[in-house]
Amino acid sequence: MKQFFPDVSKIVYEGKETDNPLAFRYYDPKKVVAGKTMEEHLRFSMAYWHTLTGDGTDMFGVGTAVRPWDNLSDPMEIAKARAYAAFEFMDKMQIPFFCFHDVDIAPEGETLAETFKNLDEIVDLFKDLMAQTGIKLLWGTSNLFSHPRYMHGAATSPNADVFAYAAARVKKAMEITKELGGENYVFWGGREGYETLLNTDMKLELDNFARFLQMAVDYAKKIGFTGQFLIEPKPQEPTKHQYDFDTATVLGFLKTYGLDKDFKVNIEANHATLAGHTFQHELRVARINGILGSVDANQGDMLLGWDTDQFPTNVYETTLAMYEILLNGGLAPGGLNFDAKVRRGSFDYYDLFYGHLAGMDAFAHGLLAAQRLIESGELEEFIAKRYSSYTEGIGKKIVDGEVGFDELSEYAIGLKEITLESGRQELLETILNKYILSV
Ligand code: XUL
Ligand code: CO
Repeated sequence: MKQFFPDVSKIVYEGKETDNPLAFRYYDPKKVVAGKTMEEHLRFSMAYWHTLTGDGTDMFGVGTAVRPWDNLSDPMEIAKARAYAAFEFMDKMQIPFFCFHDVDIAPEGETLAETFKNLDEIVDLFKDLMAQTGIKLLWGTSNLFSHPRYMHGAATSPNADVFAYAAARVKKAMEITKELGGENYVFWGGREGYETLLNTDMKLELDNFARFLQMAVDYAKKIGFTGQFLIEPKPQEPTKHQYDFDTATVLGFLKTYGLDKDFKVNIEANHATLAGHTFQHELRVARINGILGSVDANQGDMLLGWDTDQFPTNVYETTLAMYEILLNGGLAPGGLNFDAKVRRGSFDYYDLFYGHLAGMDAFAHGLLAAQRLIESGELEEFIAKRYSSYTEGIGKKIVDGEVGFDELSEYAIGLKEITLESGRQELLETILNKYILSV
């Protein structure tokens, strides 16, 4: 079979002393860490839209990427070349999962029927390539934001025909996700938000968004799709105010509309920071509420206020992320999807390998550091002690619901003095660094 990346061979683990830039230093797929292999913990996934379809276009200039299918002009031929290249790439990278939007994998036809036919042809090819390589589908989704018809939103559009059209696209995307054995289905509310309240019926838009999601749940039952539904929070971009602002907002929305049993969240690191949170904050909110489903692994730029979707290389962040993920008991059926793109100046295909390799090693490093940190119990012991006043006396009565304001007031009047203890943040940061540096 034609090779698209002929001069790159399979990337293997060589250990942290290696000088080979195309070898893993930390990611050792079969290495067992806390009872599971690294591959089982990390469940890496490639994002089709960045790695195969993205070309480096930005607001100021056209694409810069040089790709092995650039000489082709027929859209279906390009789609097929990308499919072969995708599986060769994932196989060489040892990435066991992928994710896609409908529009990433096949060209739009003149009619919806033709678009669906194109999709079916590529899905058949995917099935063969998946069987040959053992690579699986982490999640599928429908792009409800790029085409001009979605300029005012999809499920939250003021135009009911757009709502209906978006439903047809999601129906089809769910069907192909099921056909490919996809383990999850994602809703990122691309343009589900608003620019100005002067023209917006916010209540109707939110009600319609919930109606749309309920229809998806109903349709999954109808066709026997048992994958996990995920909502991906993002605060802004492309709309000024996105309805799925952050995890807490999504949780409130799901509970308001009785959808909380059917959806979890797909946390994206760069979306967390855009919302003014840390990645760890979003993971923690999701985890303690039982809705941590999957992760879009990337990082933003500290100095830029938009979604730069860079490959994650910050081991401080990946350690704290893996800390939450380990305490969550893992992510399965979710995974770590590299919703990340190489920089516009990183234009040849070696950069696709270097980018994924950097992200995989950073998360493998994070896994090892987080595992050591958890095993030591240093943070947990400190935290348990910090809150120990709730395990006895008046604190226990508060927790057990045995007292109200009357009893507490009586207790407080009798208090002689209140003694507080240091939060010891700097000590704890030193402990965290000790485990990160020990890997
Ligand atoms: C956009 C984003 C999307 C979703 C899938 O910021 O993250 O690529 O992950 O639609
Ligand atoms: Co994403």
